[in-house]
Amino acid sequence: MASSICILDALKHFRLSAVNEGGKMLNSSLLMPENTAARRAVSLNGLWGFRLDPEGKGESEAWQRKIPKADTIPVPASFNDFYTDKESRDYCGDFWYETDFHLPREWQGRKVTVRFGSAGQTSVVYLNGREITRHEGAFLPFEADITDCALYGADNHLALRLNNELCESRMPVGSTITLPDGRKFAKPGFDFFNYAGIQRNVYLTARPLEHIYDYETVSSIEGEDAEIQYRVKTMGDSEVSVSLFDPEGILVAESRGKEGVLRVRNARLWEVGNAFLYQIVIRILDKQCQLLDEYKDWIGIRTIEVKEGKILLNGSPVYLRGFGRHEDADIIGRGLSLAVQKRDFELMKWIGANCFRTSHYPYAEEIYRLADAYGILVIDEAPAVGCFPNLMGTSVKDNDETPFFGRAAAEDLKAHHLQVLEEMITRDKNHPSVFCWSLLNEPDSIHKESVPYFREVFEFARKLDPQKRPETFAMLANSLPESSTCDDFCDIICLNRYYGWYLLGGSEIIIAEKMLKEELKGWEKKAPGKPLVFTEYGADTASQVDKLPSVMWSESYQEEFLQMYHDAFDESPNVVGELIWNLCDFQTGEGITRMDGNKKGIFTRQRQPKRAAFTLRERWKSLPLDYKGGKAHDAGAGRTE
Ligand code: GCB
Repeated sequence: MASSICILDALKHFRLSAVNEGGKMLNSSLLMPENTAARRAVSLNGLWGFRLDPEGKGESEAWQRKIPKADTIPVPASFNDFYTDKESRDYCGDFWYETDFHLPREWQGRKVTVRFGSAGQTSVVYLNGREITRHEGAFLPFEADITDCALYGADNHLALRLNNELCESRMPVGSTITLPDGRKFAKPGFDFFNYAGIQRNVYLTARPLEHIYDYETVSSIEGEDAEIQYRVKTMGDSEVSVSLFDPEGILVAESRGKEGVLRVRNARLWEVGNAFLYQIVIRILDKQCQLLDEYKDWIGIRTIEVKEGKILLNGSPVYLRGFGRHEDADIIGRGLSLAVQKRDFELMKWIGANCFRTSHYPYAEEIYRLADAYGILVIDEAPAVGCFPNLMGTSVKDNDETPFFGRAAAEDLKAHHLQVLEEMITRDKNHPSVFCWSLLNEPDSIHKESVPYFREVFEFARKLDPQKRPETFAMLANSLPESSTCDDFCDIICLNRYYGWYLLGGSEIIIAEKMLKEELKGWEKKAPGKPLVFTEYGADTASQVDKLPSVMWSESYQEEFLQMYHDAFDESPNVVGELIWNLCDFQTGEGITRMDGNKKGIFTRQRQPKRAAFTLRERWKSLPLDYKGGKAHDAGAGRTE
């Protein structure tokens, strides 16, 4: 594995990475629904019918035609936190949604779909009582193609049977047990509540039969100018035109053909905190130059490289500061709320953050649009979490000594992993904010059995990404320089560390500090040319609880804990990123280490600051963007955000 990847490599591979090469052809387009001159996207969000199906009898009783005694529930949202009884909140098994919609007669002859931003864990979609499509995974979009079975100029009935059970061969990894009263109960192998439901937007879409299926871009910068190599996949052979407009709507470049180059004079670059976006307009034209299809999106011109231990954005070093996050809020659970997201981005801007990781799953696509617009860098993470035995004591049988990736379920898990990677990279590859892929969180990466699994997954992802972004995974505490078997696969070494919290907290923090510094020296020796980024470090903190002198869980302790880490980072030339765990407090399952959820937020779940937010803001606002930039590129030295 090369320790340095760069835009030249990306361009070299560009021709090889066709839109659907590298993986299997996806069975539906993952482009975000848009209303354009040739397309329609009508929201189906609103109040839907809903019912839990603990006996799994829905299908045999024809609930796909009409759910009897259906409750009324909002979409998008998790269902869990609406109800006042534990059985509903912690429900595990099948559950159903339904709605009706009218399909205009004029849509006949077009490709018509129902498009879910996500649903799951497994989804079966029915239209007018008939099964249309199935999908696995709860964090990525899919379409139900209803072109041939929908009633045009009439009402249609849409139903979904979802299931939120967890197992070892699907992501996120967990298990499902049966309680003595016969109820199923999910045991996540991860530390966030197993929220479920239709949690993202649902659209009814119509596009021409000959339509734009996908597109990809790779930009390179030449002095003041830039080139964007593009490639468009369409369902047909008609002419393609591609135009690029600046935010004022002025045409800055255009080209013809399914592959080509957009040349931009005096290009404005996408920079951290200063996001300049261009609108790309892709059209299919018939022989008479009449418009067949049109798709519009916002892209940025920027390059990403990892070189000599630095992360370079547009050739200049960037020091990452920010958070691991969750899609999580009161009442709506994991449901998409653009209002909550807006607040989160304002909090990140206020505190001086420039990066977050989509821990521990791909987020709703609207969130990446916000990151593109705010100029915030994103480490995009696959839902590969829980791939370690005994973590949280729930994931897999405690007495099984077999290394995780040596188990029987690993082959099935890998097939699912490749599917979600293909969906994630296909969906997110054009976002300028996405600069790195995290392929797993805290997997077993200390056994030799992990190596072939990692090799396949990392190579697969690299083939799929036209921009050849850096790849990584977030390392568990036991993956140390001397024990890790898989760090070689990472372009950036990402560490999740809790010295001073789970290990040696309170007055023993001085021993923790020593261990942290020793580990850093170990990585500097083992991987001298690789950037180190802390993707997690944090201490649970009860808001407004304090004590003099500090105790663990108090606001003072959170500040002392962070200070200890920051001193260590400042001493280490290789640490080029600090992403604190977590932006906000978030909900988890119940347990003796969780007081109504995980409290490591710098902000509360209601998005208000703990005291550490103010000290953090001082630090992050004072660090130059190219902090520790060293010699990699002198031009950027001293820039601030
Ligand atoms: C971790 C996990 C994260 C947990 C966190 C914690 O290492 O990656 O999902 O929430 O620790 O707070 O324990």
